[in-house]
Amino acid sequence: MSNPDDASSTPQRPQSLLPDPESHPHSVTIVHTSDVHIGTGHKTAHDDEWPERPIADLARMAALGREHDADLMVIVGDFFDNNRVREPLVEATCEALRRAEMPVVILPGNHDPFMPDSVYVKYAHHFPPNAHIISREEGELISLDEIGVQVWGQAHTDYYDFNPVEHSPPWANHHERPLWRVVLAHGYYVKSEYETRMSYQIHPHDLEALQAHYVGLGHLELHEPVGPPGVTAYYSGAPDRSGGATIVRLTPQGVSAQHVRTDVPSDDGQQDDYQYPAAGVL
Ligand SMILES: [Mn+2]
Repeated sequence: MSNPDDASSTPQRPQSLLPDPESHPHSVTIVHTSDVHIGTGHKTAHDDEWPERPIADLARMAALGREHDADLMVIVGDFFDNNRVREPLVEATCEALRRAEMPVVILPGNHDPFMPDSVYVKYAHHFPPNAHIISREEGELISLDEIGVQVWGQAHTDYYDFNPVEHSPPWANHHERPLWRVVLAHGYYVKSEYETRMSYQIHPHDLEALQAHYVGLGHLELHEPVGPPGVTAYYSGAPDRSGGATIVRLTPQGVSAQHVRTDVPSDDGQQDDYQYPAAGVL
């Protein structure tokens, strides 16, 4: 218990403005991935059926989401390895996005910044209607009213350093049906002196200020919870490095996130039957 007399000398943390999970009558499940690096070109021997490994990874993450009845997929930066990825590969990627059969929110990262010569602009006409691409460096709020969630993030829009959680999300408040608050950010979480040498720093106080129910991070390729107490923030883990994705559940009882691997065969052997173009064709 703090003594009220200490209030002048002890900084008081502002009262949380985050709506209580209990005020949300509906649950939302999200499949969270990042750093897919489509176009990087590396392949593995066991991926003969899907020669372009990162597209196969994307399809597996989407299938994982469907297995978990996900309402939404988020891809938090470095979806494409670079902005020189050729059109046939973008088309194949967009077909995999369409086949996700759920809304997909994509945040451009430092490898695929949103700019005039990016794949997101050059090949915008290939992206399916269920794909939502965040395009603004100062932040963009995407409201998915039909599933009861709002997603905010700041896109990388050039190759220079920036703070990916610099601004405050302009959260919408619908009292009759509150929307869950989800932030996407692609950068380096600062937990020690070491990270202060890195670009795209994300600081604990930045995460607190977001007032989000879940912060989905990308840039580091292993699954990891981060952030100060009171903040639910995770690196999803890249598909190839972590072997899976993070399944996030927003329920009136609270928010949870769990990494689930897809590199072990599932019991029912379910697999996407789409034949992706051979790498030599692309
Ligand atoms: Mn990155």
